[in-house]
Amino acid sequence: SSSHQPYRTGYHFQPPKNWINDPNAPMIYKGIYHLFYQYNPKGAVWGNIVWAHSTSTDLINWTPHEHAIYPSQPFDQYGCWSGSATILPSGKPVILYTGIIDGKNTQVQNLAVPKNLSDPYLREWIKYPKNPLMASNVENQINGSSFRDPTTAWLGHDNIWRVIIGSKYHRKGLAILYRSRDFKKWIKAKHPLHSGKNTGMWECPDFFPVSTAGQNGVDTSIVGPYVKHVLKASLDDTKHEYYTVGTYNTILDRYIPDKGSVESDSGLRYDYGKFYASKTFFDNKTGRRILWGWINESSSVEDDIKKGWAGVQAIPRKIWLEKSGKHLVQWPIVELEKLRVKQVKLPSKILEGGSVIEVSGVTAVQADVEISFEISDFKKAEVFDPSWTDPQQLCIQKGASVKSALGPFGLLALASKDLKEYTAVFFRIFKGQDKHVVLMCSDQSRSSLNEDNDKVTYGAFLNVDPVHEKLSLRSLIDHSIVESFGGGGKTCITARVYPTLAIEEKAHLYAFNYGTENVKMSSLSAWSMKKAHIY
Ligand code: DQQ
Repeated sequence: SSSHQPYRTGYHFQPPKNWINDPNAPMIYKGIYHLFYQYNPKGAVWGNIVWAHSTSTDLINWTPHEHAIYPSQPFDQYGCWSGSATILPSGKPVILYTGIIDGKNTQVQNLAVPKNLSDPYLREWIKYPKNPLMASNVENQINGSSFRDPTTAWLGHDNIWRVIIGSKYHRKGLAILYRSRDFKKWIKAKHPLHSGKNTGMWECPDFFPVSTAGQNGVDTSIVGPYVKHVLKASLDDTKHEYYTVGTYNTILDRYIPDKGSVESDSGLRYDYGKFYASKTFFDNKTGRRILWGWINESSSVEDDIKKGWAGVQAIPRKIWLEKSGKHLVQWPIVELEKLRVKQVKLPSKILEGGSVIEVSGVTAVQADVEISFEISDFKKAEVFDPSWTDPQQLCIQKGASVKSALGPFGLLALASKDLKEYTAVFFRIFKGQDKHVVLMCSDQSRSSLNEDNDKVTYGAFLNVDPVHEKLSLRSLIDHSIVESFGGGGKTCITARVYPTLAIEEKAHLYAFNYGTENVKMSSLSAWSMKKAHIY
């Protein structure tokens, strides 16, 4: 019963038990969405990796199938690691994935194709007998234990396919480029598509175009004046992902990030909390580009083994280029809203300094909440110190219980009645040199009485001008997940938390303003979320 499993999700994707990690080869085929994912059939820790497989018509409710790809051949007998799908011009999907060929984790790239194209569920996959298609050897300088995670391939105007593979050379992160005419014979290009100084290994790269004219996605092979390109790398060293926005120079076959755009430290992240090994696909049915990402646990390995499972997938996010062209925006796919029931709407209201109000009438343990704030008087805003370059550190120093004039204000999610436990997602506004600085934090420090969890606070700056715009926050609360979208999806922070008191019907939801100045809560809507059918 759920009382023994208070942390299992109601609407985030997870299998009945065991370990999961990276989403693999997301795609749509004959109107059916496919999600494959890294899975350990034998336990709640990483290992014995196969590709588990589920399908859906709405990206929310899922039907599980037999494992699609699992170790069986010399070119993958030690593991079937991450990879991606490409839809060929004929409409036929193919998969490139990483095979592990020995006990030293030597990595090669393999091709798999559907056995029966008339099966919309694509339940059976055939491995190409001449695998591997790409491998390290004495000539190509590839480090065979750091050579993995092929992307979706794209087709150039020269009718040649390109794909990138994550790698490193010493400390330099690499997106190694390969080309092919027939998807079978692949030749390594002399230069990588792109590289990053001193980042360490690039796992799960993703490379795709985004439209400069609105929210619609475009096919991965689109190039031209109306698109920019995005390159994302998952850094093995820190388990953080960084992306840049830039230009794909098709003559040089190189990606050039825009000025000031980097894959590390001060770079842009899809998510400033737990979110890794993500991957996008183009949904040609609805014209969206959709992002999937893995949310790891923040609990101890012992607790994972006790509960018998580890890892969930984030809610798929629509992803597009923000108007400025400088960063992306993400928003939970609209299909999620089908699970909303029993809307609770609070009228616009002044939240006085130091106040907390309960949002009652929702199942606070499994909810979707949207709140927005307006500030009219900025005079007392704390002055921003330009040496505060690390927003996470700033959120750690200025947690939910530290008052300033404007903030913290936001939501207390998965809170116990007496506020012994809560996860605080909030904003804080500073007066900067020539504009205001908005900080968004997710403070897990009081999320659980269990001290074995990683309760570190997350934070990021939010590119919203609070003088002219409302400050909005949406949080998807799901038992042990608080997945938050600030400023309509300009900044996202996902947290895993493990309350001991605030579980099931004992979880509460509050809006709060612990700043000294009043702020106006201009709207608040909260919905109880139905359970999705996932397995
Ligand atoms: N997970 C896979 C690798 C990938 C890593 C193995 C990223 O292919 O580099 O399970 O989480």
